[in-house]
Amino acid sequence: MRILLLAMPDTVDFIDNAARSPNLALVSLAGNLPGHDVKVMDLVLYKPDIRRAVEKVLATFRPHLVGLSAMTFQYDTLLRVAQVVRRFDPGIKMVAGGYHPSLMARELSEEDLRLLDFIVRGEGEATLGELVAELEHAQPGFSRVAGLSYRQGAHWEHNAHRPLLDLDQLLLPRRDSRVDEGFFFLDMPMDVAETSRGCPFNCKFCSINRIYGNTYRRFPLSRIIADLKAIRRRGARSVFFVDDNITYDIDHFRQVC
Ligand code: B12
Repeated sequence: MRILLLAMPDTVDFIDNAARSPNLALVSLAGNLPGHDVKVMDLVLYKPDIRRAVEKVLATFRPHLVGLSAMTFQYDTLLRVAQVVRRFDPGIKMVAGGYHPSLMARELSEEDLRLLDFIVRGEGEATLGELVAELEHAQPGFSRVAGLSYRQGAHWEHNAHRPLLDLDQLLLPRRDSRVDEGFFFLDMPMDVAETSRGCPFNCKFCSINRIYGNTYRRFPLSRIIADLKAIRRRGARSVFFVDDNITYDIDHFRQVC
């Protein structure tokens, strides 16, 4: 199946001057969809003419499924991009994921939900893989896919949550699925990586415990090193670690260093 994954372009202004960073979620999803033709577009690279970039990739790649990722402050843009996709080809299936769709799946407006076909709530690698497998069946059984919300006629079904993934089992991110590069931190080409997921604390300003509960999971060191080597081979000279709390387990952090 041809799958196009889009990260929304909105950034906080001060970040734009110092860095342009890629989205790790989408290349991780791509890496865990073996056997599929996946393209990832970080829309931050195409400002200000996002519409043209999206229409161009739709016309050349002709995806069967488009995935859209957004934080809360990017959600309006997600809806506008979804409209561009719907207008281009109403037959393309659309799935939203990331923090806002995950946390707000039951509270999105009817109008918003009409634009989308699926929402993947929480960690996406396994859920998206199973959704894609169902879409390839003659008679898809979406009710089987934990962590998925989906449109059923006029209303939405919200399946049970998916248990957290075993990080030892995740395949490496596929950064070569990116349509374009050009990410930087100050004057260095940069990329993003992770050494753990989750944070056991309950800070009021942070949404992460709503996604992972108060848990903390480590990636195996061998996997972290393989990922960093792959990043280096691709030419990046700086890495931004996106961990939710990278110093929570000091021993693990020391070993990573
Ligand atoms: C790294 C990070 C940043 C980096 C981003 C660099 C980059 N491009 O990666 C920096 C420092 C720039 C940053 C800044 C901000 N961030 Co920030 N950041 C994070 C952090 C720590 C990790 C995100 C990450 O990459 N995780 C790793 C990936 C693999 O996981 P993931 O994104 O969750 O993706 C998984 C699922 O969500 C899902 N998924 C995601 N997208 C999709 C799409 C589809 C189609 C599917 C199927 C599934 C799916 O599957 C993925 C794989 O399992 C989180 C979490 C935290 N603890 O604070 C906050 C977090 C995302 N940030 C947040 C915020 C608010 C911001 C700022 C707006 C803060 C501010 N006021 O300035 C800015 C704005 C960013 C910008 N774009 O300008 C909030 C978002 C809350 C919300 N409800 O939207 C978070 C959750 C922290 C919090 N306070 O709660 N951030």
